[in-house]
Amino acid sequence: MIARRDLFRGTAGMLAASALVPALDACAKSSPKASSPGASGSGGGGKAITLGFSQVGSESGWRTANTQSIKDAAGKAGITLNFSDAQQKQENQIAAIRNFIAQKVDVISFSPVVTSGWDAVLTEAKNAKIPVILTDRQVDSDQSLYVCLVGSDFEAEGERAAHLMEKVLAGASGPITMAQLEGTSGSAPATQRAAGFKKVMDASDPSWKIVISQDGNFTRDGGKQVMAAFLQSHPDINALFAHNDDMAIGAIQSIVAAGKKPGTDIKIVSVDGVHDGFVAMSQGQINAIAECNPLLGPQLMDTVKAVLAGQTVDRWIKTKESDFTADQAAAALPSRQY
Ligand code: GZL
Repeated sequence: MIARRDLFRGTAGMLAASALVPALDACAKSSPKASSPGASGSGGGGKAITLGFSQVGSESGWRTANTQSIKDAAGKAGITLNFSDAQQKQENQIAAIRNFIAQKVDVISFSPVVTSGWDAVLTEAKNAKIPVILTDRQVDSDQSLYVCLVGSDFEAEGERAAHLMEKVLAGASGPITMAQLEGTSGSAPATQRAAGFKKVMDASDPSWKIVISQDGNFTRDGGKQVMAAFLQSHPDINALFAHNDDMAIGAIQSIVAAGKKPGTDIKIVSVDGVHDGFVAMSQGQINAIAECNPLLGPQLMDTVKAVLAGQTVDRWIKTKESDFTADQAAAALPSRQY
């Protein structure tokens, strides 16, 4: 379990208020491209910025929206994007980062599929004097190996989801038998959402128990398969926390196949807030969603330019997120950006 305090080992406070970060300062000074700010999209000296980006994969609606946001924002910023889809495999991400180093890109960014196993390749990037910016997910490597993170607080998302579950279950009579569909094992969102959810649940109604919890890999098929197994072993499940909407939507298929009413017989809270999640919520099949904003592209491109221009950036650049219950879904749908 990665606690928030371990996200940036050795950093006094996670949200350094634009303090000059030693790692950044080192990157800015040591990177050959960290010169005076050039034209938009240039790394100084008029040379266009090339960003090597390794994406986790295309496992969910969230990921699709995240990829589109990054591609659109790179285009708007005049930044050349070398994009690689790792199909949720760490070895593919490591190979992609090595390719970016060989291509001598100006900056590397990636959303690490899992938190561990990055020290070697991040050291290679540092030795090549190419700054690395994390997006979306954290790593447990030493903070000197990357400049900053642009992404959400997953532990807070787990806590928010638990408070939504309390709201959804308020007034429920009888025992609550809860299941949890976890995201990809070893990933920051799965580890931290579970931790945040547990922290709130442990302090809530002691009769509420998570009786079964399993990895559904953030995919619809994963949610469907795992939920079908859950219902076989625990037919009395009446509450589900899914770490993302796609697994919740897959689970809904198995709940219906088992002759039960999702959102009624089994209360469902999930995370993300993608379009299909809102549609399911407007139909009463998902009861509440803790939003996780995938539209990180503009913040990432601003951070890329700032880092290459040797400017100070926060160690953790967070995205803004809200919570939604089913009664809000229909009104919110038309203005949803993803
Ligand atoms: C969260 C992101 C997660 C989403 C899933 O920031 O890493 O991965 O919650 C996605 O939908 O697959």
